[in-house]
Amino acid sequence: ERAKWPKETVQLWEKLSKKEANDIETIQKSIVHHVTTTLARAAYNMDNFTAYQAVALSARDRLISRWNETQGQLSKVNPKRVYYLSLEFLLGRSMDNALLNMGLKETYGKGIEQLGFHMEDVIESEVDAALGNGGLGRLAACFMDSLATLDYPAWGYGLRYNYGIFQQRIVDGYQTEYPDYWLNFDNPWELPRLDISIQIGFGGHVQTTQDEYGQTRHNWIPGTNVQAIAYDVPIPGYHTENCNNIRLWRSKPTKVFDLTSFNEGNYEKSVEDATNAEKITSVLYPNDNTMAGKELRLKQQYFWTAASLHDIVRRFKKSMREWSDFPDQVAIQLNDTHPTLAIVELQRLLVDEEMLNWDDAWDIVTKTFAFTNHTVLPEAMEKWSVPMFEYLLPRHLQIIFDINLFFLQKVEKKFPNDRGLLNRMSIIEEAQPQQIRMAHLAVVGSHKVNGVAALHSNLIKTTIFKDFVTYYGEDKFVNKTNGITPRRWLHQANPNLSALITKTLGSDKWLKELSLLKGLNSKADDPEFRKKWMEIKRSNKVRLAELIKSRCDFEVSPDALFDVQVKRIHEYKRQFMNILYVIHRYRTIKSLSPAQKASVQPRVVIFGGKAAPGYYIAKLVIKLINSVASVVNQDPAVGDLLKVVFIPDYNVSVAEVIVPASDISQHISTAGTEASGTSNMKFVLNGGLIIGTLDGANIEILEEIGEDNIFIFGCMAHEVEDLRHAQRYRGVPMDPALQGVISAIERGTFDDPKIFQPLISTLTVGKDFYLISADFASYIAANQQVDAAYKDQEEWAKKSIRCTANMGKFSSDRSIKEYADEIWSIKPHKVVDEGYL
Ligand code: NTF
Repeated sequence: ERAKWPKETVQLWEKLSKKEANDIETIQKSIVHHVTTTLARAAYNMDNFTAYQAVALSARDRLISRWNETQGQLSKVNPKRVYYLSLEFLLGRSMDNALLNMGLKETYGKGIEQLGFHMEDVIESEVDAALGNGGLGRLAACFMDSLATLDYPAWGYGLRYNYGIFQQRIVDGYQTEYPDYWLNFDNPWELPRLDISIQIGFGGHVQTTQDEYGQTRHNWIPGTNVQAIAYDVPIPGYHTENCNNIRLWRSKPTKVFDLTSFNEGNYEKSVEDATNAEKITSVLYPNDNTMAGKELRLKQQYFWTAASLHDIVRRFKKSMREWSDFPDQVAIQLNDTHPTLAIVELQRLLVDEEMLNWDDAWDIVTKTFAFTNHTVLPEAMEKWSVPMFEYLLPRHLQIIFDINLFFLQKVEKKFPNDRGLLNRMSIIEEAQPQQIRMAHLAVVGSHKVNGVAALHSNLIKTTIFKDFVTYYGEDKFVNKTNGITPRRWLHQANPNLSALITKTLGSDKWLKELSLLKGLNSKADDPEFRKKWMEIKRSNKVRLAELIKSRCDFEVSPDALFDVQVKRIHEYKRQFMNILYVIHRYRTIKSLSPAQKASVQPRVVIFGGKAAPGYYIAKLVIKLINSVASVVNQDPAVGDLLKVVFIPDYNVSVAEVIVPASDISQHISTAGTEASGTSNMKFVLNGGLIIGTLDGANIEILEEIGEDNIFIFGCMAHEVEDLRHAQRYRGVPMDPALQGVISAIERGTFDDPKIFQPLISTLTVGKDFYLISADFASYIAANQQVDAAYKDQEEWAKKSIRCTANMGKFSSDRSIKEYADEIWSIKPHKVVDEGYL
């Protein structure tokens, strides 16, 4: 229609859609405009939150114009795109990041200052978007930042949960959970796309017919339908015009009244279905590294993957290409097994709806998908019971059985007469009832499978996917070591250190090319530089001490060594071992003479992290930490030598304060259990030293920064099995220091000992699955080395500088380039600023 517009109309549009300048006055005008119109407020009834909303709306206008420009230019060129399917995007706050990435932070800062507000208070008014549990969701967020910054054509697909990860409060030392209703005041960082709605079916039955060529055709007639509505979250790259998109789906009842139920006279059911529809995207499952196995979770997974695939297919169809070109246009990355149903859904669309033959369709499917595994913990492996699955997705079940049949036939051909092998590799586990093994389905339906750190990628090849390596060969299984975005985790979270680095290196190029940090190595020998470096660390510690004061009503001294463990609470991460060591330290201090006490290094031990609401043992660990804290912190015999704090409601924005402020942090999982870890990278990048086991990415951090700058202890992954065996069958006694600690708890030194009995019994000889006893002596030794090293502040400063200087490898830009080149085959596409909205 627009092609028919008269010239004058076109010219008028062009004139009026010229972009506004980004000078301070224009920006202030846009802020005031939003205050007075969008928010219907006036200067005299405004608070920090209103200021935040107005700045956010003004920044959003600029984001949207970049988003439009990017999507418009890309749809003309139509390059191959990657679609990152993730059930979690743990974005945290958006405003600071958006302003920094668009290069507008300074102007907005000055602008809002002149209008009577402080940028820092305004930033603090934003609530986190907490649509994730931990590492997996935050990784997706870092990846989206890198994809945008490197100008890759990429979209994320996820769910728009009404409730993100619960808020944690501590009541009487125990974790209590409160709903995170983050959408209470509207979310300026999303664009509702009410026009984009996709119908998603559930249940019903499969109609089987013969077509005119005598072929059997399957037609799924769903019993109920729900609508998926799109909400788009713009993701601006750092100092580039490019602005990518995360599309989050929200569930709504269908507009089309459910005729099937209605015509059957089942009016009640059709009403019930409508209310059930809203439930699908109501809440994020709060489990990290464990599978809940609930029907609603399976509904979430299908709802999300089906909506995303329909959207991707619709975009592909606009290009009028052959189906065989699909993998040249589309790469889909499966973030863990959660989106594995997308494999089945694409096969169904191609075979049932697009009428391709099975083999051609399957070839397209396997060329399109790639799969990232993030854990080897057995309790985290997704399995769905066949009867429940059949009831929700009858046609998909048939397709899974067919995929499995054809796959096992090929295995049988290659390795005849090996029933054991077929049983082990089957997508269907022969249990009562049968179970669908989602990890096997993901491997069979993908062309590449990757782990997230070198050790982990090797481990999956010798454990959970061993037989698949034998069958497919080595090439299908690759490593892509995780990374973090230096924009949020250094530049934004640690602005003073970022400024010092930029000044020292002579430019801010390092923010897009992190290996340039190597230039700081020579500065470790410069006493003046060390002084500035340590002054910044101290000011960050002061900032954290203030946060602790306001959240815990407790004062800590920034002159003590800050020792931090913040992450989800899980047995394999061994916060339990950390607090047991704290007790050991407490007992040791109490046994010292005043003269001996004078040489003890004062420490503040800081914990933070959420336990899954149903994870009883993890919740007891939180209780123990708080019980120990209340005894230790009040003991005059200890004074300032030891303090313990548990910071409630750990999340991304709290992490942004904690990470730059640590002297030492703890990454102490039993070797072989933490796939990668990413907070380890964040701390070291900010000049925080780490204590760690030889696990996940710790090993690669050690390789990069050198053994003088990291405290390594504990057994190695290949020793774990023997140690467990020795414990179980040869009754290796408990470590004596640990025994002393346990006795102290049992004597009632910290609260009623009955409370902690279930926790203590996890350490019974033969049952200590995470090998706390086996690692305890070397853990104590590593902590003593930390104290000794910290005594020499000049040497410590050198270590700290060398840590930052050698972390270039762990930029998520490096990870993303590897995925793009070796898995997705996509190229960057530079968006140009054409000057129009
Ligand atoms: C987590 N996995 C791992 O536990 C972390 O080690 C890793 O850093 C992150 O993934 C990101 O790769 C999970 O959250 C899950 F879901 F797989 F259990």
